[in-house]
Amino acid sequence: MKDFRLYAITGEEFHPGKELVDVMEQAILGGVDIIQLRDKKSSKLEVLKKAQKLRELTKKYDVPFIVNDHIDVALAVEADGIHVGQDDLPLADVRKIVGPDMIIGISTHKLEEAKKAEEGGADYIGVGPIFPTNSKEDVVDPVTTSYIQQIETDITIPYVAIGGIKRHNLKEVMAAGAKRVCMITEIVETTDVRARCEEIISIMEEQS
Ligand code: 3NM
Repeated sequence: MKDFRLYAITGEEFHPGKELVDVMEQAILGGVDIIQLRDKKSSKLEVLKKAQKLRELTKKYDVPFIVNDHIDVALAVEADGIHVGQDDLPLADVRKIVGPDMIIGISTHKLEEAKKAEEGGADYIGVGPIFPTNSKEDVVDPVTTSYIQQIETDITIPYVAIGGIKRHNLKEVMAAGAKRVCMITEIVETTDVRARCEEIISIMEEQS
């Protein structure tokens, strides 16, 4: 898969009154280089409609588009990838459904899960939550940056740090070894999403 550094996940509840596609376009213009549609509340049809719009947007900017959970929606809109959690279908079955080319990402919260994901053929893993977050329900306790250090030592596939990552703790995350970060609120919960992403990217560049 094409490498990336700033991964944005949608979080519509954090930008009331603003269109999802507009917010994500500003994020791309600010430097986000991969986008995931994550919507745990809408009907399948609503998720499909959002996915169609984001597919169009991401094609325009040549940014990979990942769909969370809904394999059928990912296939229907020809997304670049699917992101699953620990309680979703096993990776081998996801691969059977999506075929050889689609990116498969999976959230992991401990080394054992990360190793299993690597062995199971995941293209990338999520590593988190590094810090406390209010953006995910039923989330496990923060794994802290020590989990990043473990991943650095034991895992070779690409990973993205996630969970409570903000401008003020980004350096800490990168100092632990992370080269890619994923954020919801720090990206979308602001009046100027583009400027926010530019600021995040400049902190990442200073650190790398
Ligand atoms: N997954 P924010 S943490 C969607 O640890 C998600 O797997 C996580 O949102 C994991 O940047 C998380 O607002 C929420 O904290 C990230």
